[in-house]
Amino acid sequence: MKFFKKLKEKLFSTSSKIGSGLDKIIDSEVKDSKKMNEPDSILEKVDSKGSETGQSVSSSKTKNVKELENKSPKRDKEKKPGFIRKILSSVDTISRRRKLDEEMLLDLEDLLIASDVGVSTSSLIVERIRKDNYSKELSVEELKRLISVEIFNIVKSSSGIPKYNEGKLNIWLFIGVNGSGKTTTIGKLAKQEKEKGRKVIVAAGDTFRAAAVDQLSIWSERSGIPMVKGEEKSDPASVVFKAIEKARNEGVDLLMIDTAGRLQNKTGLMEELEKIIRVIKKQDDTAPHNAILVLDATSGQNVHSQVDIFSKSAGVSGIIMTKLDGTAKGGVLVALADKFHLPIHCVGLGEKMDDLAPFDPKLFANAIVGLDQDIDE
Ligand SMILES: Nc1nc2c(ncn2[C@@H]2O[C@H](COP(=O)(O)OP(=O)(O)OP(=O)(O)O)[C@@H](O)[C@H]2O)c(=O)[nH]1
Ligand SMILES: [Mg+2]
Repeated sequence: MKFFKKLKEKLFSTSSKIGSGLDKIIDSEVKDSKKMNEPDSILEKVDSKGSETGQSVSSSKTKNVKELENKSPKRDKEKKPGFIRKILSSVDTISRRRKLDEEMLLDLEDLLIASDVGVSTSSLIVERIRKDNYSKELSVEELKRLISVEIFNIVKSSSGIPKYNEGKLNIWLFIGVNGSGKTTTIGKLAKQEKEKGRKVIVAAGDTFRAAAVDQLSIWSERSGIPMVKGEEKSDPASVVFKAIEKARNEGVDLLMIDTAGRLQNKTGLMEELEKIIRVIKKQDDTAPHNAILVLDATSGQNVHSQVDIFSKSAGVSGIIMTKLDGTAKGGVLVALADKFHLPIHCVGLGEKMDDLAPFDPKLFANAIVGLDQDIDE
């Protein structure tokens, strides 16, 4: 499956973080029990080469033994020197399993939080895993599957393309903070919509920067999509007004409106967005038919307040999450789906024209933990 392979590659930063985290969780018990019996000579041999953490292994060993003596189900980040872990995992590649107990559940929760799944969603996932699996001996692959199933259960009702009404002008407004990927996303999506046979135009509602208009015009030229723009520093609401008139006169199916990035805590800019919406509504009180919030996955937990505040000002109808490539924070999408129940229309996986894919919950849930798709097929 070609697309799944691409998604998996693009989500590699997040999935490898989860994967190596699970490796460490499973190995910590194997290693701890082995270390107690390990002849000093092996550890000394390793020590002479140094460890990946830059920590001497003898000092790690002393530290680990101390930790074992004081073992308590506490979050404990530093008990696994990487080099030793590699040696031991190569010894135990087939039988590596760990009993699911309180300590391991805490480790799992920590790992999910570190991948930006968020505190309450991470604890929900862990509780669901506990329910049917407590005391079972689990391998890394089994854990990946359990996590993938729970992530799927959370995100499965979040897919959905933007609403589209045949035979009338559809107005889609793109909003979000500075640099979240609005203009790039419009560029990619406009082409996909055109390829469905729809007559599309775009409006450069970011009048603050000349470069913003140029950026959108490059994308629209590439796909042969007309663009409406205004004078630099002119009122963005007037550009929007002009674009709706043009769209009506020319029998356009879909008008996509770009807006300037605005920080959710800048009141003036948020009021201006409300003005743009008033102008749209004066022309069609059912519009905007979609107010799509573009979120940058690398912003981590900050996206929650963006959803809250843009929802108040513009009534967000759906989300597009960009930059899932190259971030280890892909888990933020799971937390969003759990908290807001808004449709996630697409995911951005890069800067090129075809790097925008519809959000597929099952593929996502498998890719984010690094499972192979055919396991579930
Ligand atoms: N890696 C990656 N980069 C992306 C993605 N989407 C957008 N970008 C990059 O993010 C940067 C900002 O994208 P823009 O489309 O200009 O963002 P914007 O929301 O229009 O920004 P403002 O107009 O300044 O608010 C650009 O360098 C894009 O190429 C994505 O999915 N992945
Ligand atoms: Mg822009």
